[in-house]
Amino acid sequence: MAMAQAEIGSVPVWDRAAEMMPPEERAALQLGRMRRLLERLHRTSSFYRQALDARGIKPQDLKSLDDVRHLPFTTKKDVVDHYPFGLLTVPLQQAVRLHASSGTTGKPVVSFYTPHDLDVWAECCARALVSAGIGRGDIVQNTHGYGLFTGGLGMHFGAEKVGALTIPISTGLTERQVMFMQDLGVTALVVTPSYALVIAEKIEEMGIDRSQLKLRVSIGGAEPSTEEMREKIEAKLGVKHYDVYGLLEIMGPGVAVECVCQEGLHVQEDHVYAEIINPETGQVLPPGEKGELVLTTLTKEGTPMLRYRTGDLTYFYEGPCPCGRTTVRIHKIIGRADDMVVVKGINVFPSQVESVILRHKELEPQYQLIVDRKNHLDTLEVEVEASEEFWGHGEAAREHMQKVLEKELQDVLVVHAKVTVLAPKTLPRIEAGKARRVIDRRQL
Ligand code: DLL
Repeated sequence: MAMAQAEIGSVPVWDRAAEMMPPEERAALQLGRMRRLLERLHRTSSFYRQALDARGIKPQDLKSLDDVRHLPFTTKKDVVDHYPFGLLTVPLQQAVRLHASSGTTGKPVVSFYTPHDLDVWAECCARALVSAGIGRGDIVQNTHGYGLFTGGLGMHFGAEKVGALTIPISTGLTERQVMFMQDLGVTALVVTPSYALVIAEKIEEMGIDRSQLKLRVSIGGAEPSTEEMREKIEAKLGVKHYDVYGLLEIMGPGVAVECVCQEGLHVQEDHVYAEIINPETGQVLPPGEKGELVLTTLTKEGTPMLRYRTGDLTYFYEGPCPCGRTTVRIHKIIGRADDMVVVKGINVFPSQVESVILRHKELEPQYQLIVDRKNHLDTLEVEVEASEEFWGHGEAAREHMQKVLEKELQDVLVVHAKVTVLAPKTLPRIEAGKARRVIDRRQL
């Protein structure tokens, strides 16, 4: 692992050898690591041994990466069912950290890290930050939550590793966030897209002239966001905003990240093997075809994952990235299969609604979808906030906008949505954690 930041032309890269490795060399590395993983899982994990034996697969059967498609999947349910120690593949004394996230029901999902796992994770977060142009000399304010959530500590150790002054401020207390940004000359924010907008609003509310801030870049993820949302963040905060993706089961943030080209997220392929599958059939899909992202940890010791079904929908980009990295790129996460609401039998993703809303400068990037059932029929309402200026234009203008949006949404969603344009700052702001865009009253 290279520990120094290299500059490739004007593109910052943390580990040139890993990130720009010739594809054939990387494929050989992945195959070797995949084989070793299978051997280790077969030897140390009764869960994986049973899953492999049930398919009659022996670790030595893996002849090429093409054979990975025959290996069994691992699901969130498997992880929850084996809570807390069932998927640990090292003696407990070798684990030095645990993170957790809420499972869909009852027990949480836990992940264990050995010192080696923490090194790899910090390395991946360092690559992510440098990829966004953050490094020594930067002052990084990390607003991701510290604690069991991986966002805070994950990005923290990456930021320290690249030599940035790192402020572990965590989420919430937005006024204090802005004060720190102003007083310390913060240059980079680590922030979820939704919280970036809350901070931008607070800066405006406090009457701070943005040009007085040194902020130039923000990076963060943990929740889906569209290209239009990025444009809003960049305009409102006066930054370049970069998307970073990850999940607890694999490591946390740092699994994939955008580079300065902002055309897809580069997967850290020396540590993670990525596939896209048809979620219904489990068949592996080629580049360009949308499906569920499936990830295998190639180097994780504590709780490795074999073909973990992330539930996240995306597709692979074709062809090389202009930045020169040779790693495979995924499109920004389009949504989660479980984020999707089915309205009158039609699949609706919040990201589709977000794209339509953010085409209009009269509207704020604050919205929610409310699904209900009236007289046995599903209904969909979209509430969205007007900008201060547009709100001043009066009721007739709002009604016209509602009609325009209803028409545009109908075209995109193929299902009717009633739109209400609300006064600015009426929808709840999430200061900690992930944005919640869908309220499904049908389950109440
Ligand atoms: O959210 C890790 C993370 C922290 C990533 C900070 C980026 C920044 P979990 O809490 O386990 O881990 O949630 C993982 O969040 O399966 C996706 O559905 C969603 N997610 C994470 N990053 C993105 C992103 C962290 N950039 C789940 N875009 C994942 C869209 C994301 N969704």
